[in-house]
Amino acid sequence: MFLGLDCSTQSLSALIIDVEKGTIEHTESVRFHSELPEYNTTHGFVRGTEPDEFFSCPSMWLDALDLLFKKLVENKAPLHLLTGISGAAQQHTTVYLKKKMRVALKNLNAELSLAEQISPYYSRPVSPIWLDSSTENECREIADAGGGNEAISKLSGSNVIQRFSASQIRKYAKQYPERWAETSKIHLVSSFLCSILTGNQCGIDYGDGAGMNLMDLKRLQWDENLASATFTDVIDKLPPLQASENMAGLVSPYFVDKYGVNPKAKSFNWSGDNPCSLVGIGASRTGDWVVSLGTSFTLFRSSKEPLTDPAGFGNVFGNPIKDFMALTCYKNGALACFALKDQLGIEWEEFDELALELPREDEDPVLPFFETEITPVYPAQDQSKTTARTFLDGQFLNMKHHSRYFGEPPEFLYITGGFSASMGVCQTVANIFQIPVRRIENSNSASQGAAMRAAHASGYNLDELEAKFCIHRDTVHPQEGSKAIYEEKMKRFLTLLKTRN
Ligand code: XUL
Repeated sequence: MFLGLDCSTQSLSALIIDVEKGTIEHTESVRFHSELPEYNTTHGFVRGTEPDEFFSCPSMWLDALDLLFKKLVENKAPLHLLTGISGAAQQHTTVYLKKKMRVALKNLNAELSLAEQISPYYSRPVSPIWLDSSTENECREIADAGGGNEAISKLSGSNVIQRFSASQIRKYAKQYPERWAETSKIHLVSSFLCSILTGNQCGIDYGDGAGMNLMDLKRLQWDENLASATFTDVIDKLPPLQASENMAGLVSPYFVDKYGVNPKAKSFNWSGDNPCSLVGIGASRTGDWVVSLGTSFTLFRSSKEPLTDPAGFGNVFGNPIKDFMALTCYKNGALACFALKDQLGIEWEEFDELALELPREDEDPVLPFFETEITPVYPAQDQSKTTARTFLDGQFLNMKHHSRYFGEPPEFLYITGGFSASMGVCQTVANIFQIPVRRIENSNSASQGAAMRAAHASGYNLDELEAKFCIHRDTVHPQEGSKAIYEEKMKRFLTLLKTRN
């Protein structure tokens, strides 16, 4: 059996698959906001003192990991039968550690919690998360020092992006020079949690490493020029880059002694949540397009060569199976839907039903930005007149427009993530893209992808894994008459988008 973990913005989840039987044996989840209230988060994060600053605590993820394993034991998950473990994590988010961390990892004591043993080794008690877009100045400085955005995009797969690790690292190093001097290792959430599970300092995989603006996509190595454009000494603080399927070690005795995990369970490198979702939905080798509706809304596809965005918003990451993936990411995803639902004072059932209707002639899409948007970079907009219909139309017209560089539209789209449970949302996506939308049984594609990656790295055939776990549930077709309506709405949306002075 194989365990896949997923540390997302709002929760930490586990999914155990039995490959021989082709079944999902167990799922479990810890929600940060409600189950770890001592961290005072909303949706798993806190805001900083400056606009567009968003943080989470690495200790919150560690407490969640202990709590998750405790729940797995209480609910009799077959941890003693695990043969492999891997994980997925929110991308770009950096964790800053002092030198002695390595020793602490080796000597984890099962009598104590993870957070109390690791927290003395943070050189930064918080992590700036992917929602943070406060690094405009640092992006400009890195782009200037690194040869300009065009060259950087060609090399690393993305322009210098605010939520990406390099600009966040630079901001911290400038703000707190003493703490920067104390920092000996900068992990991503993925490599940090893999290190905890394994009791070793682990590497960063090519999938997630590409989301840092520091990796040379072609050579699969840190780029020294980009590292020094980011800040002095960055290169010395980065863990090694490694293939996603690399074995990171056996599971740490901490998890064996405390939770009864099989001591022979192999721990494989973690990757980003989107790269893992690509695997979990069965699209890692096909070029199929996937709309993923988690906290962030994303659209991605695998590609043989790096598919960079001429407009500078989209990104290229490593595909954990092979080659690359292209992605566009929208900050006003699920959180904006929550905000609108609260503002309208309606239940999800009503929201869903409203989304099933086609828009009327006088119902124009809005710019659906409750917060500063990243695709495109755009300030928050007044939403006082927004309805469920005009909002969802704005979200998916924006997604369609900014993903045109992906190439010829495919014959169908996969859809996954929490909001794919809404038939109204699926219908909207089908109508706007004018493409049938396919759901698979399990919408937790990131944790499923992590479990499948662990099985694949242990020698299981990927075709067989996909046949067993990526099971087609249903298809939603575009509604009659929707083509003409949304062609017109797209024109209106683009006119609105241009109104920014
Ligand atoms: C992708 C991105 C988000 C996070 C969400 O570039 O920033 O999708 O990975 O967890």
